[in-house]
Amino acid sequence: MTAPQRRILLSSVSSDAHTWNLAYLQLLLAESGHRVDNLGACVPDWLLVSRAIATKPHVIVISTVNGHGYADGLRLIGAVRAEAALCEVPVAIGGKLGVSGLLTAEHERNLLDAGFDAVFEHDANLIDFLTFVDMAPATDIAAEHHA
Ligand code: B12
Repeated sequence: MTAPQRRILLSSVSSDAHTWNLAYLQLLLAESGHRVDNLGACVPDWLLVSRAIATKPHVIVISTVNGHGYADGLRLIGAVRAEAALCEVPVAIGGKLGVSGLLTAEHERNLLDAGFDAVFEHDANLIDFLTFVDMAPATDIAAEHHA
């Protein structure tokens, strides 16, 4: 049996102008049966937070490759978790997160402690990522649209 579809809010961070990472993830998630709302590059924290409150995604996926993802991510997840409505939503961050290659275990731990549920380096196993998405609690999207 296939896992039920999830609503995914996909976004980069405020400093990051790269877009092919987002296009790739959008296709990967859509081809896996999920519904993707791709906010694109250079997204201010407030815009992601307000979109998430308005659309109630099952999962938020942050993708960033310019090397500032660690710093931007720490700030962004603080803004997300400050909202009562977004305390429980699973949030993953992935890509090229630091300016010196792979993150240290300590940096990865800092991202998790700050509120991310998963951290995926750019060479992460995509099956692990899709499993993370499939594990998110889902409501029945079809039923929501017919209600
Ligand atoms: C094209 C490109 C650009 C283009 C982007 C155009 C566009 N519309 O996207 C332009 C010219 C604008 C650009 C600008 C810059 N870039 Co640039 N860019 C690249 C380049 C050559 C390719 C990126 C790309 O499109 N890859 C294709 C996509 C499909 O792959 P990807 O991005 O790696 O994403 C994959 C994985 O990372 C992973 N992934 C990504 N996110 C996530 C999230 C999750 C959850 C998961 C599971 C996986 C995942 O999955 C994807 C598929 O495998 C890379 C070098 C490279 N070869 O990677 C540098 C690179 C990303 N850029 C880099 C830099 C430094 C910059 C600039 C700062 C340069 C400058 N001094 O101005 C600016 C940043 C501007 C900004 N504000 O962000 C560095 C980042 C270094 C770092 N992280 O330490 C890189 C790695 C080049 C390098 N080796 O130094 N860049």
